[in-house]
Amino acid sequence: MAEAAISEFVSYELSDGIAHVGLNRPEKRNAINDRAVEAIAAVVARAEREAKAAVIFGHGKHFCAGLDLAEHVQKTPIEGVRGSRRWHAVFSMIEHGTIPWISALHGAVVGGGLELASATHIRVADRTAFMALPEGQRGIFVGGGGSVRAARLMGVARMTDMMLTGRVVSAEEAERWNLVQYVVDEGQARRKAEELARAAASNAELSNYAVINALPRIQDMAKEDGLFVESFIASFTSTSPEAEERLRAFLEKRAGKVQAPGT
Ligand code: 1HE
Repeated sequence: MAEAAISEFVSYELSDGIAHVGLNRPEKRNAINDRAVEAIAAVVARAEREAKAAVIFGHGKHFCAGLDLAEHVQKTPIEGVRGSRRWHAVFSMIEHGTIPWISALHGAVVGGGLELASATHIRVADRTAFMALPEGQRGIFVGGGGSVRAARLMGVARMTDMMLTGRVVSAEEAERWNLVQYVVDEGQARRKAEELARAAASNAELSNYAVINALPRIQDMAKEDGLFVESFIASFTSTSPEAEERLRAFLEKRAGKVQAPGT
């Protein structure tokens, strides 16, 4: 049974264990103001409670135009810090929660929109998607985690270029830059993201938790530390009751095999 809840900023629907979260302020190109951040926090918490994977997309012609610049105009420095730290906290709920998040990108994926997409675990773009970081043109800086997440995805040299020159990156370029993992035809990003979400949702939940929480942390560790942590996580997951059942299912030929592409 599908369940829908529409707020002023975000739509939410749960269907077959997948949460579908839609940025829902198309008249402002899904620009994110303080209340929108709280609406995102609420649906992320809800998805964490009741879904096995989630897809986030934008209603209207664009994924997200980033920070709501109208609201930002009157902020004091300390209010700016508080705002940025709140974006960090909410995007960290996505990045380091318990379920995989797939973003379905189309149209503008700009500024804070790219920061939001960078907090998800897999990014799918349709051919209309374009990425930009126009913060320099607006006299500001990334504040939603972009210097950490987007820079790790594409590399600091490319991000520096985007921020200094206003370079706009196409979906195909974004794939070559590791900013997105899939490029699909116009209008197909949600369908592909949902297919990926269903695949991820069929994994053991503990394995998914390990993937989304351990991989980015291990990447930031020294090599030997990473190997040490990996062994503990490997042992912890592989000795869980679910792993035991899934391993037995494979050996008893009750589980699917890995299929070669195109078969
Ligand atoms: C906005 C915003 C916004 C649109 N804040 N109101 N982000 C930017 O610098 C991107 C600014 N936006 C744009 O470049 C374009 O709007 C788009 C390429 C995203 C879309 O273009 P288009 O032609 O489809 O829409 P539009 O006509 O430009 O915008 C429609 C309305 O949305 C218009 O308002 P209206 O009252 O005149 O109808 C726009 O003003 C409004 N709008 N984008 C406020 N961002 C945590 S730090 C993150 C830092 C950043 O994100 S910096 C990047 C900010």
